[in-house]
Amino acid sequence: MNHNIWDPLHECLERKDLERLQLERLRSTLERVAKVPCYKDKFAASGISPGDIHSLDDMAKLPFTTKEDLRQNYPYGMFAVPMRDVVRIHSSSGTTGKPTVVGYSRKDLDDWSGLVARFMTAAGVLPDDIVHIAFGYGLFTGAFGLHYGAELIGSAVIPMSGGNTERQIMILKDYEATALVCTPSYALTLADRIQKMGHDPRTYLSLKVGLFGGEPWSEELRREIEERLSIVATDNYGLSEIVGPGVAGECLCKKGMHIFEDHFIPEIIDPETGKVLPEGEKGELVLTNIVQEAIPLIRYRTRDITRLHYDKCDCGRTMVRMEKTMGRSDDMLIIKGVNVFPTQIEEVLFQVEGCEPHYQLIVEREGTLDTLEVQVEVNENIFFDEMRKQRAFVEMLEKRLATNIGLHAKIKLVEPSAMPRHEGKANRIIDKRNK
Ligand code: DLL
Repeated sequence: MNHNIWDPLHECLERKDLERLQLERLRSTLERVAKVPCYKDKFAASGISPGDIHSLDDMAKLPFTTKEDLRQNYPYGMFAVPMRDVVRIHSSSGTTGKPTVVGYSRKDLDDWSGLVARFMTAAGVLPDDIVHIAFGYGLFTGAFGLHYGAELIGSAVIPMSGGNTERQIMILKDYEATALVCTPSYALTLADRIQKMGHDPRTYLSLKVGLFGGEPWSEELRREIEERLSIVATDNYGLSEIVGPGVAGECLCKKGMHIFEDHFIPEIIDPETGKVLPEGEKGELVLTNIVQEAIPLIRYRTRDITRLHYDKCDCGRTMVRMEKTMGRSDDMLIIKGVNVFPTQIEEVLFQVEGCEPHYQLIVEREGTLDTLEVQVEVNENIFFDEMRKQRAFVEMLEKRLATNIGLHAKIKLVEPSAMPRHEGKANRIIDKRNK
């Protein structure tokens, strides 16, 4: 196992030293953001001032920040530094409404590269690696974030950007890339296309590792990608509002993503009540940025559902680990009273021989109830099997969904290769409610 650590001084801090550092950084960040009109108003409304925060437990007294705050202060209203100190602008990949805009000072960019170098090192990337970046370069934080992190490590970066899958495969092959950076769904798209081109994806490329993030994915999908591309696949997490990629990433122990707590303070709250939940419970991740200069956010509600683990990791890092997120609370479906995330359905489907890792969820409304049709691609043997056997297969899947997650959904089998393939983040929910 590779136990390389990029920044041992910070990544391996004793908890009491880490908490001292966090409190110090939090207090100085609060002093800085208190001048931002939105925070000035929020602090006044909750009758709190930065000087009232004497311990990390006092954080619960601070107001939350939400995407709505960023929207209301669009584009630059939440910035805590003058524009002359801003050297880069990115924004969220949000598809509804105005995007959320984030800025970086020179120091923020350096810090960001350092954070990405940490999780890339944790995932086994070394200076002699050739890193192929298939995230789209642009306002999205994915490509630039990974790009500068990999360069900082000293790897050779191929800034491929997204799209044009056959050309991607040619470059991957000819330039002998050893590390692949993209969304997990795009890794599958690549594997499929290589196969379609008549090659064996396990041996066609020189890839050793894949660093995947930007969207939720199940352990089953990880196994599928690892097998099909013959690589070690790790998960990394971030959101544009809080730096972008580099908030958290898995080490090779693959037991959750280490959150870089010297930069971010994580909390888990009940999404309904906003109350902080006890250690180990599942809830919404809330992050406070304690280092950023340009746009430090206080108690930002990520809407991502996860759980934190504080027990020791074999890699030597002391930073808390977050479980793979189940998805965003706004992606949670409530089907006939059962709360369900797409990744839970994915997990059940992919355990079944014959189901391909491509699926879509069609949500409709009948009267007051939401109904779900799960469309899943199956292999040729199943799709072209006699009707009776196909029906039995559908029933078996429906039963598994019901027993494993209590979900009553209709299954529809889709013929091989018919499901849309994704180039960036996968969009698996087709919502036909209220349309
Ligand atoms: O997706 C930043 C990023 C880029 C992270 C590349 C990792 C790699 P946004 O476009 O603002 O930023 O989307 C952020 O994507 O709140 C999660 O819901 C989801 N997300 C990101 N990474 C993961 C992950 C980037 N590893 C939103 N697992 C977040 C699950 C993820 N969901």
